[in-house]
Amino acid sequence: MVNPLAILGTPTRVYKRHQPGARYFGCGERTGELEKTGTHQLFWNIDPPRGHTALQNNLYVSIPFTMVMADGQAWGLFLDSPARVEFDLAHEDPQRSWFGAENGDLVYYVFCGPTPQAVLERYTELTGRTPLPPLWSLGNGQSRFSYETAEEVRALARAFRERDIPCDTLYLDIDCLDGYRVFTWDNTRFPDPEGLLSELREMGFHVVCIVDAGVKVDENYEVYTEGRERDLYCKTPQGDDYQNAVWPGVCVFPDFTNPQARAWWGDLHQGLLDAGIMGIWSDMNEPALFIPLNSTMPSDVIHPGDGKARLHTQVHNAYGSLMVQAAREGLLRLQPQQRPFVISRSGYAGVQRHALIWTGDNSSTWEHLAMSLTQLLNLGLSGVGWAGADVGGFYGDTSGELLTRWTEFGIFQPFCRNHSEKQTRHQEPWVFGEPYTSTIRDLLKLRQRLLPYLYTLFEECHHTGAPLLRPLFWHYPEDTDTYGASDQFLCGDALLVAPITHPGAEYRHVYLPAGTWFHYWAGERFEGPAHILAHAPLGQPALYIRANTAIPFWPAMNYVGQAPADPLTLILYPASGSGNAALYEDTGDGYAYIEGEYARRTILCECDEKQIRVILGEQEGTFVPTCQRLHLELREVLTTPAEINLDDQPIAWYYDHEQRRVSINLAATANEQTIEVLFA
Ligand code: MIG
Repeated sequence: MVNPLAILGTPTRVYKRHQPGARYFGCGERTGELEKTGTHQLFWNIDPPRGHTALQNNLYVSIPFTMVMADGQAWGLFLDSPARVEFDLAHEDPQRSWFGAENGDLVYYVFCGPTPQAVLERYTELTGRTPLPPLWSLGNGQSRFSYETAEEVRALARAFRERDIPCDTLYLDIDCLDGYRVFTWDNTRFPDPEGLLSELREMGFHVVCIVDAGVKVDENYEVYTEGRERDLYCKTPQGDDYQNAVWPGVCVFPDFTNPQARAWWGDLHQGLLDAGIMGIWSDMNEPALFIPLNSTMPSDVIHPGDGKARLHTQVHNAYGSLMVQAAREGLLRLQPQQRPFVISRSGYAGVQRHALIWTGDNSSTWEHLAMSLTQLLNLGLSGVGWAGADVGGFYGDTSGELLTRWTEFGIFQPFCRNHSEKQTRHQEPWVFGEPYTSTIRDLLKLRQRLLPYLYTLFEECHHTGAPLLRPLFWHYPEDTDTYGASDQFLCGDALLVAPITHPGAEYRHVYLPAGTWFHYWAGERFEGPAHILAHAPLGQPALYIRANTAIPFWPAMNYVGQAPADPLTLILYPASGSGNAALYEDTGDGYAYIEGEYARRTILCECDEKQIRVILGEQEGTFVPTCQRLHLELREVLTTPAEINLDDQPIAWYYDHEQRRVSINLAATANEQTIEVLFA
């Protein structure tokens, strides 16, 4: 027989002169530093061996895209190949970089900026953008490998509610399945999934269930026999179904390059939805195989596809994306009124259209907490704005301090979920007692309060591709001092977050870029650019708010929908100058927003020594927010105002000397409203 790999031809490469001063970022899911200049990057999806270190090159996701910053200007390069790709970023030769694929046509795109925003807007115009998530999915999530019985899940749910700790979503890992067969339930441990899930729904929880790529070879298992009858699995060069071992034992693997396989797979989710499952967690989709351990499919496995057969080596990096495409499209067909919630471990460029990415099996170490920042920042710079690392760490035992510090970062992650491995110490928020439990509770409540801010950022991400978490250079490309700031980030344009990532540390260095910033906890004011030493005791992560930028807060809640989001508080730190903020609201699920049922407004703030003027812009869109009242809180106002007017009429207000705060209550309306705070 002819070697099928012989048809592939030779690898292709494009060489580019490395401009002096050019600095590379992005490259998808990565460990190590934020900046990738001088490195060699491999793009080949794997389930890496236990414990990623900064030296780990390729992980579960491959996005052959780099954002380049040179003298304040950004450009990007995307090499579109799901085969094995390498980027040599001035590593071999400091004068040049190269970008190459092991097989296939050479297809690459160069995006001119000049801003990072413009580069990403164009890159995501090509590869697609993050859909608007259902609002509930932005709340806190709790997972473990695994909560093993219905009783254990019930007790978990009760524990969250009894302890008054926010949680929207619970995750069921593979032990809820019958012998790890996907789309089944273990009837002994989960005798009545429907009953369980409706009880949890009553308590305000959404439940997400895992779906692995491998299908157990078992004559008495309908999913397997149906897929075989329809001939939807990957093949050996000899034409048999390709088999390897994963959790269930010997398995076959759907050929997701085949649209019929995707349609079939998508429809299989019906049973889970009928039981009350609200989201799908796709795992092992690199695909990850056990023989040998941490391996993936051999190059010569055949994907029969849609008639044009391809070798695995030609499509490898797309397998995970195609699997979650199948899941998302299935959910959309089966329940068109709901926004699908799909989480994926593996993916290729454009995976953001189908699923969010979580960064897989991290470790409960301080090093990994620090590394999660750069992991998420580089994913965001590569089009995947909706992402998260498992809070508390997956492998190994976490500690109260590590979990709490991790939560301080986690509440700003676009996806916030605590998850851990079998046989590790439990790490639910209350496990370590005080002061950790109360601190974590307060932090999670802060996240829940911030949901209108995060949701507004998601809408921006959906429209422009801008990630939620941004390296400082995103907004300050001309300030090259920001290029090296990899241990802090902006969440949207209004929040600057600098997590503590060392045990026993309460202080850390923070770089504040140009502009006026206020310390969230103490109110201290800073003029950037400045290097400062932040005091960040447990529970008070170094968090700075940009002046004149209103942040919308909900009342504290333990899950989305627990109570009406009323009043909406706008927190604003005025300072000489002006600033702009946005607020986007809609029904939180479904697609009515496409028909105009949303509410968007801008909040402008202009200040000088004599006055603060806040203009709540006229609402765009037809959505009627549930909130009847607006609470405007002006912070760090050092003197008592002389008078305050709403649209030129005096209104009631309150000034708190000790807190240096002005509070104003307004009726929420769709009209423009101008608030003027005048000083003597
Ligand atoms: O081989 O489903 O990354 O989150 O708990 C391990 C069990 C399989 C890997 C996932 C992890 C999940 C675990 N899975």
